[in-house]
Amino acid sequence: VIPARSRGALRVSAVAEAERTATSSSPAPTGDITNKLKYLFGKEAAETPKDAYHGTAWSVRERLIDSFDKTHEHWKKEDPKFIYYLSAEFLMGRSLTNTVYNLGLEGEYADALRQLGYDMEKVADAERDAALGNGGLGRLAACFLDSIATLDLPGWGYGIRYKYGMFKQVLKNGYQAEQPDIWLTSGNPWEIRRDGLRFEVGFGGRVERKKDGNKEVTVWTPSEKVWAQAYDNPIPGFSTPTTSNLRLWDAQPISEFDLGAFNAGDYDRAMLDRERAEAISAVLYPNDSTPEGKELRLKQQYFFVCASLQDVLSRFKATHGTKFELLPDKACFQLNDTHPTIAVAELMRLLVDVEGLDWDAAWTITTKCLNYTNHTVMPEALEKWPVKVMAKMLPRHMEIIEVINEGWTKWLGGHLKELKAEERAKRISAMSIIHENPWNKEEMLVNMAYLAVVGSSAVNGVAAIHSNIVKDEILNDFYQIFPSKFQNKTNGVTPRRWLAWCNPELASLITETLGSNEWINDTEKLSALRAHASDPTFQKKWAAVKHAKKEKLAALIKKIHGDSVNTNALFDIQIKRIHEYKRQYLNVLSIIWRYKQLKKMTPEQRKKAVPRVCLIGGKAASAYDMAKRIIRLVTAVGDVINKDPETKDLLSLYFLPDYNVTLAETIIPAAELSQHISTAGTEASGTSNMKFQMNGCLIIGTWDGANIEIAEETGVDNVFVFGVRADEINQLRKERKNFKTDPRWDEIMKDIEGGMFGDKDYFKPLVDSVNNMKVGNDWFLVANDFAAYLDAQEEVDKVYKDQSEWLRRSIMYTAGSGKFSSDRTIREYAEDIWHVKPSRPAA
Ligand code: T68
Repeated sequence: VIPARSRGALRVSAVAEAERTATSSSPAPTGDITNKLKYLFGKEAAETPKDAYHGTAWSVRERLIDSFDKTHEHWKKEDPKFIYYLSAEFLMGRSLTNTVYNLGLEGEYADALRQLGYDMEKVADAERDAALGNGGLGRLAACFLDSIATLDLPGWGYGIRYKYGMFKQVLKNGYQAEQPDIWLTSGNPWEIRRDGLRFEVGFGGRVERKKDGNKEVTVWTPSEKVWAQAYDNPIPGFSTPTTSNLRLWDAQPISEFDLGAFNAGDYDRAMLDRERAEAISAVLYPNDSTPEGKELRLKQQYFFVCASLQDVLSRFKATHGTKFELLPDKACFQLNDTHPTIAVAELMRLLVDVEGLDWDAAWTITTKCLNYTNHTVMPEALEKWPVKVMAKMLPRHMEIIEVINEGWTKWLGGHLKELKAEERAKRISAMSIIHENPWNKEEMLVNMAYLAVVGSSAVNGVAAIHSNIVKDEILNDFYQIFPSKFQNKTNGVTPRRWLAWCNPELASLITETLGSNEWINDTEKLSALRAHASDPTFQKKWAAVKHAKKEKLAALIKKIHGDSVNTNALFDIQIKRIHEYKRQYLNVLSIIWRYKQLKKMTPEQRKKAVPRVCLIGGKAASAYDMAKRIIRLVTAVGDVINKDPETKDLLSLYFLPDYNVTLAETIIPAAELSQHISTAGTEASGTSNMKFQMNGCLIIGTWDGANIEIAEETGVDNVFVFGVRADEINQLRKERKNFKTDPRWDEIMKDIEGGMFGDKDYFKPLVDSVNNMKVGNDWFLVANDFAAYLDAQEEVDKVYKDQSEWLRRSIMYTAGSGKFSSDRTIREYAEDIWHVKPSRPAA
C-alpha cells in the first residue's frame, strides 16, 4: 500500500489537483465505479478486486477520452507536423496505475476505492498485461509513447492489435512450456474501437499497365483483401493535458460470410475468409533479435504499414488536398527496426499508382518522410525476404523495389565513377538491395535494412557503441556514401513507470530530499542527489526503502516457489530474454562456483561470506533450443542449492517464470545488483540496465551497449566492469580453440557433464557449445570472460560488506540516471530527425 504521505509527495501539486477536481464535470469516482459495474457488468457491487478493477478502469477511461478529445481537437486546429512511430511491437504492460498517475487522479481514485473497501494496488493487480511485444524493442516503443505525450509532441504510434500477445511462460518440471496469452477475454477498457474507420489491404494478384488518357497507369488487382479495423489506445502524458494515441489495426474479413457456401450447407467453407483474415493479426511472433522468415510475418508487416499510411494520407488529404509536396512538413515516420520497412515501397505505390505523382517527385517525398532505427548488431539477424515470396504476396511492391534498386545502383555507379570498373562493380553488388542468398545461389533476397537506408533520411543506432558498429561494420558501405545520414540516439526509459510509479517509496524520498517532484519530468535534477550520497542519515532512509522492496519481492518468491528467502542477502538479478549472447550461462556457472566454495568453507568462514539470493528470469523463443536448455540449467542448479540446508541461507537461485512488464515493476525496485553481461559488441543497448540504475541498483556488466554510457554517468569506478572489449572479439574468436580455459571452468564443466545437477544428456549440447571446440565454438566467448567475471563478483562481495560504500554507490546510480530518461531520447529524435515541435492543448 502506498502511504498517503508518499502519494501526496508524488502529486504535481495539491492545489492543481484540487482545481482540476473542482472544475471537472466528471462524476465522483465512487458512484461512477459502481455505476460502471451495474450497467456494464450487471453487478450490484464490487465483490472481488477484479470487479473493482473493471469498474475503476471503465470510469478512468472516460477521463482519458475527454483528455484525448481535447488534445486532438487542438491538434486538428493547429495542424502541426506529426511523428508516426511504426512498430510491429508495443509492450505496454498494465494501464490502470499509469493512467491514474499520469492524469493526476490517483488521490481521487484511491479514496474512492478505499470507500469501497479496496486498495489501489490490489485492484491494479487484477489487470492483465498488454504484452504486444517480445522484449526491449517493444518496451522501448511503449516508453517512447509516454515521452511523446509528456513532451506534448504531436505523435502517434501505429501497430498491430494482436489477439494473442507474448506467450505465457510456465515451468513444467523445470522446463519452459508456453501457453497462449488470451488477453482480450474480459474486454479491454483501454481501447476504443473506431467503428467505420477501416482500410482495405490487399495481397497477391496481378499487376497490369493500363492507359488513362495518354498516361500509362499501373493497376494492382490483389487476389486477397482484408479490412484493417482501427482501435485507438489513448496515451496520457504526465503533468500535461496532452493525451496522445496508439492506433492498432485488427484484421477482419471483407465479406463476413460466404453466403453461397453457407446456403449450400458448407459451413466450414463459409467461415474460411474470416479465419484467413483474422490470422493476420492473431499472434505475435515470439522471436526476439532473430528475424522470422515466415510468410505470415511479412503479411503482418505489410498489413499494418499499408493501413497506417493510408490513414495518414487520408487525414493529410482532408486538410491539404493533393499538395503532396507538403507531406514532409506534416508527417514523418520512424521505422522501429526493419519490420515496417515495406513502408518505403508502399508510400511510393500510394503516391505514384494511387495519387498519380511522377516517380521522382514521389521518391523525394518518400525519402524525406522516412527514418530507420537499427536495433541489432548481428549481421545475420538483419531481415531479408526471398524475392519469390515478396513477388507472390506483394507483386507491385516487388516491382517498385526493383525500380528503386535500379535507380539506386545506377546512382551509385555514377557516385563511384572514380573507382576502377572491377572495384566499382564489386561495391555496387555488395550494396544492392536485391542480392543473392550467400548460402543458396539460386535464391534472390530483398535486404530490408538496405531498403530502409536507401529510403530514409536518417539512420540511427540505439547506444553510442552500437551506432559506431552500425557505421563501421554493419552498414559501413552505406556510411561511406552517406555519412550524414547516420546518427546515434541512445535509448531511454520513462521515469514515470520505471521509477516514480513502480517505486513510490523511493520517489517520495527523492522528492522530499530535492524539495520538489520536478525530477519526474526533468531527470537531470536527480544529479542533486550526489550531494547526499555519503550522508549516513540519508543512506539509512535509502536503505530502508530498498529493504521494503526486497521484502515485497521475497513475498512474491514465496508465492511462486513456496520458499522464504533471506532478505538480508544481496539480491542479485538477471532478467531479460534468454539468449546465448546475453550469457545467462555465465551467470549460472559463477553461481555453481560460489556454491562449491561455500561447501568447502568451515562454519567460521561461512559467517564471513556475503549471502546472495540470485534471481534469473526471461523467456526463450519457443524454437530456441539452446535457450531452453539454459533455463533448465538454472532450475536444475536451483533445485540442488536451494535444498542444501548447509548453504541455503547463504546462496539460493530461483528462476522467475513469465517475466513481463508487471513482474519487472516489482523486481527492479528490489534489486541490489543487476547483471548485463553480454559479449562485448553484441547487445545494441539494453534498457533494463537503465531501469535498474534509476532504482539505485548496482551493475555488474561488460563494456557493451548502454552499460558504457551508464558507467560514464555513474562514475566508472562505481560499476563492476569486466571482460574483453568489443574490438578484441574478432581476434579472440579466431583464437578461441587454442584458448587455455581456467581450471575452475574445467571443474564446473565436468560437474555438469558428470550429472551433478541431473539431466546430463540434456545439458551435453550446452557444455559442448562452449567447451568442445569440435562441436561448438563458444561463439560468445563465455570461457574468455569467465575468470574476469569471477573476479568482478568477488569485488561485488567486498563492496557489499561495506554497506556505507554500497549505499553511496547506489545513490550515485540514481543520481547519474538523468540521461536515461526517454524524454531526453525523444527530445533528440524530435530535434535531430523528426523536426517536430511541441503543441500543448489548453488545460
Ligand atoms: C533489442 N532488440 C536489443 N529485438 O536487443 C536491445 N527482434 O539491446 C535494445 O536495447 C532494444 O532492442 C531496444 O533498442 C529487440 O528487442 C526484438 O525484440 C525483435 C523482435 C522481432 C524481431 C527481431
